[in-house]
Amino acid sequence: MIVDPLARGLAAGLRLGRIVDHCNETTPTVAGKCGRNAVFCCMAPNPVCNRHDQGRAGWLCGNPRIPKAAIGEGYIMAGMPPTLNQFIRARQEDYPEAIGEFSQVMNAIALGGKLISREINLAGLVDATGYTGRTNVQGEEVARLDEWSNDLLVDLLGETGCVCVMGSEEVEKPIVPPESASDGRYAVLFDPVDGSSNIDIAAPIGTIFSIQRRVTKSGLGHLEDLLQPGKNQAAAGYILYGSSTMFVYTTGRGVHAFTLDPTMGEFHVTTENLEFPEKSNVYSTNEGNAGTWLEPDVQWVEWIKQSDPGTDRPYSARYIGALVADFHRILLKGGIFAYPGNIASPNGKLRLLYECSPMAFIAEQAGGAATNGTKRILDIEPLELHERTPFYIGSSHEVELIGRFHAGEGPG
Ligand code: AHM
Ligand code: MG
Repeated sequence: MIVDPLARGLAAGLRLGRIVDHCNETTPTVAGKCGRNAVFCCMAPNPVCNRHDQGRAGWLCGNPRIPKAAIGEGYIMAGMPPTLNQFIRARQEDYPEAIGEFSQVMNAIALGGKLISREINLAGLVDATGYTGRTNVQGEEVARLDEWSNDLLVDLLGETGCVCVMGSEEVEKPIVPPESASDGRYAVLFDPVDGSSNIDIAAPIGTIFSIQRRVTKSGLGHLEDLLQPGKNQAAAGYILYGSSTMFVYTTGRGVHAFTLDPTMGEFHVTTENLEFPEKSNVYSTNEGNAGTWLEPDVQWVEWIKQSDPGTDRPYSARYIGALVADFHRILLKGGIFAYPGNIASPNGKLRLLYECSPMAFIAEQAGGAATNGTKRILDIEPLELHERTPFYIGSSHEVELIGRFHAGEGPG
């Protein structure tokens, strides 16, 4: 029995090929069928092409999801979109100064995501649920998976030799990698497992990362490499461990989403240039805290719950309690996620550098917005590694609306 998916695909008549060009109407129709069972419509060394309309089911056949970046970029598996690695390498050509370090950093994070995904899928079986009995720098209980995932990412990123310093939500101080990474060009911040309280109930969780270019000149990195405003980010992204595992990232040129094929152990591109719906009447917040919120947030939540079909009210509430999952839904369906400050903690709960900044970069790249109520998240100059901020993120119309409440203008 053939168990390897690649071998199985090849045995079933699928072939590996090299993409050399898009299908286009002017290319003569030659051999092969396009469609779900076809492999490539364009193949080297003798590029041939079927007509698009025969191949609607095949992603290579006139499907706008084909990343242009993939053209001419290596070999890909029959019937499968390009992998994350192929996609990133192809895009690297857009950056003349790139020397491959960025790809290595991204590959390390993606590998970490695959391993965390596997661990989560087996959680109850491999003793990954439950707590260590320790508390972290945030004063929160450390889940076993938090600790395991943190150590994994530190090791994987450290081994690249491309990361001069790291910051983790789980670790109080900057994490310095081995000496061999002393000339690494990047500083990486991450929340290894966001939404940890969902682990034990098999609900969605995520990993969030932010990649900054170092500001110190050489040697191992320092705190100042990590304490940079979100607008300086070279890249940001998250991995969502949900009903499927998704990798979503931006380098400032659109937001791209990949889905993990667990049988192959590869992320494949599923959507390029994700865009927020501009407006949507969905809100995502822990409204159980509303009794402690400040006045503008209380007024906002009361207003969106009133009935007025002209302004699409009342809004619908959706809250999973894991930022990555709540944000991902909003990115695809529109709406707003809010984690306001409160009387006792005016800066709320979420961390600027591990959670808010990377998500804000993605949101803006997808045509959305993110603020702390009054200020753009990406403009905030961090003063501390574990700094918190009130956080409003989502469709631009919805984020503007809450900004008006914070400015004392009401819904306008
Ligand atoms: P964590 O990183 O310690 O898991 O905490 C962050 C999580 C976010 O994912 C989520 O949005 C928020 O905390 C939920 O908080 P609450 O339980 O107060 O609603
Ligand atoms: Mg978190």
